[in-house]
Amino acid sequence: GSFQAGEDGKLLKRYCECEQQCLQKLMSDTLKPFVPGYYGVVQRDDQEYNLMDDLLADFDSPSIMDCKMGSRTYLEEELVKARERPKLRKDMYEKMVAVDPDAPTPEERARQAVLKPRYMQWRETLSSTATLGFRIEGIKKADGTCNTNFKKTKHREQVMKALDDFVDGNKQILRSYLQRLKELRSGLETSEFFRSHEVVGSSLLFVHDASGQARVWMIDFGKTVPLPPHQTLDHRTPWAEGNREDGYLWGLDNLVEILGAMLSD
Ligand code: 4IP
Ligand code: MN
Repeated sequence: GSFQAGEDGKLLKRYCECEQQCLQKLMSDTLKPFVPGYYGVVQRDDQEYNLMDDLLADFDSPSIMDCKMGSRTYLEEELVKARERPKLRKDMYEKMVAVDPDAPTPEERARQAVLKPRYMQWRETLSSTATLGFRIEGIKKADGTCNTNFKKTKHREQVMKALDDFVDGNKQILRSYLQRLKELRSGLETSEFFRSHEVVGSSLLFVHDASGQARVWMIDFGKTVPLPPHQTLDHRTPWAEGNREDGYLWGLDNLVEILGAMLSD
């Protein structure tokens, strides 16, 4: 896999330059409390890794949820590449028909392949990414049950049900998550890093345990890229090719609204 256990509460994640640059910058940004502590690049048996905090280390049998944030899950540069040098992805075609045999167009069926942006857009509209600006990717509960079958979790009610199951109906945990998400939102709105980066494919990691401790961190910066000098994003404006908006805050607004609604009924 892409992870290895490190010593004393740290973990090693396969080296990615983009992620390394982000984590390094984040260590001196106002977002620092919302990302894993980063300790640089280390080598283990001919492989390089980024060394960071293991966010689960302080929990006792944690329940964990990964939410992929934003309304777009591929970079604009991937769209340009796919146009200039179209690369036929048989693996993505296979993943597509496994979920919905009717999804491919006749042309895609003839080729038994799809282009990456097409696959990514299909995933976005099948899930809540396109309509809510985030999607649940996976949930692992304290009891050991694991669910990564959220590809078609799209509607507000479906998302609410998944969230309610994640916290086992515990409103106190839900309240802690909501508070933490609001703090994160304030942090994002004042972050110099966030203003100046396109944040794509990044997740929020939700972790709680029976002690009632509940926290949220930003993780996965492999597709978080700096904008040209002086360009900034508001992360809420709808995406149009060229504007590089990622819908991250729009998605967070929706997530906050949904948790709030779950607490008020
Ligand atoms: C995956 O699709 C995820 O979107 C990956 O994103 C993405 O990796 C993969 O692209 C794509 O095949 P499924 O989740 O439907 O399997 P993440 O790494 O955030 O999970 P990238 O490289 O875009 O980050 P490829 O091109 O790596 O296959
Ligand atoms: Mn991820």
